[in-house]
Amino acid sequence: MATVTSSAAVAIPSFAGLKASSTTRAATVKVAVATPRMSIKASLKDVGVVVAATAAAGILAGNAMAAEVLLGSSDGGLAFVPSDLSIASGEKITFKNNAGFPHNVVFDEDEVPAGVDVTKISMPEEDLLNAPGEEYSVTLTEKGTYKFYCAPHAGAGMVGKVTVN
Ligand code: CU1
Repeated sequence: MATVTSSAAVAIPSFAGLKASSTTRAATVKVAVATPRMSIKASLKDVGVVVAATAAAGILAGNAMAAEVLLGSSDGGLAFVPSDLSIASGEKITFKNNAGFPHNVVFDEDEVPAGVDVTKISMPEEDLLNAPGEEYSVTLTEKGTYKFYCAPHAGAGMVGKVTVN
């Protein structure tokens, strides 16, 4: 019992310490601009710290119920990535502009569970995500299969399916 309490007490401040040192080093880099060799070393270290902090943030975010679907594949394909996914009821899906935009996300009124109002979960057909990284999020609670499409690119096959369990 005493050991568990003690290790938890150590772990939390050490994570806070990582964040604090990241901030401190970022400040150091700015000051060190006059000495290029030192500033390169400092910035390499800094990148390592930032990457570690970002990875930790990603793990924390992963614990929350959330799924991400990219709009447009990285090779420029007009597709949802993934185009077929399963989530838990109440899990948030975030659609994120990746490539080949503008895109949008419209649920097919004939392909959702009975009683679901597609206007409440879809983007308006005329609304488009134009910029890189722009997002649209929706939370689905009714169990069943939902099909959705991108209005500008449905004809090119930009369609997807989500199963809510
Ligand atoms: Cu699209």
